[in-house]
Amino acid sequence: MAFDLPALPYSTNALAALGMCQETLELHHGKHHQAYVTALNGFVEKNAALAGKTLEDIVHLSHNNAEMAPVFNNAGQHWNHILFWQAMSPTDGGRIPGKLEQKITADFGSVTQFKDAFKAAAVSQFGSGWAWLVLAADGKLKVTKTPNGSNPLATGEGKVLLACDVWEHSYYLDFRNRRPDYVQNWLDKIANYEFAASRLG
Ligand code: MN3
Repeated sequence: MAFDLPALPYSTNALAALGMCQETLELHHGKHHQAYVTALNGFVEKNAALAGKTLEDIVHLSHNNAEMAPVFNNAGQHWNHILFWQAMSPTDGGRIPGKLEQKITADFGSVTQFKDAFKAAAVSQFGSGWAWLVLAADGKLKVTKTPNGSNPLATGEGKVLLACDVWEHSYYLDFRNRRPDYVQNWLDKIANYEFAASRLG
């Protein structure tokens, strides 16, 4: 069973007015994400241990396995991008539903403190990687970061509510080298907090 590139849940120009241009989304979805899917399918074809496994299974079984590092990188990136596309909204970006706002305020002190923590994680991730809002096992919201293709599924850091790609291909056309501006804009105008709230359970 081959893995597929999921369709974007909006058009490639849907986020342009919000700070993520059509060319960024076309390349990011159609080239970068597609390349991870294609590479992953190539590994699955050649490795009987991966046959018939779910994406989540493959992330777990390839994590911290030196021989399977290329499998982990591509499986992780496929999983991460599936969440990333859903974690952005062309219509409600930046609007935090009451239920989630209460939880954020309880666990971080305020929405501003949450955004500052998220931005600090995203900016301090040296090189490529991801920033995450997760619901940790203790029931609290936490901000975390991972390098390259890793994610909280692999590290066991909690259930992902928001995924922000901080690889340069996410922001270089729109923000050049200014990752802090990309992340602030993403949190304020693009992040899909309805999606995050729906995953709170
Ligand atoms: Mn990416």
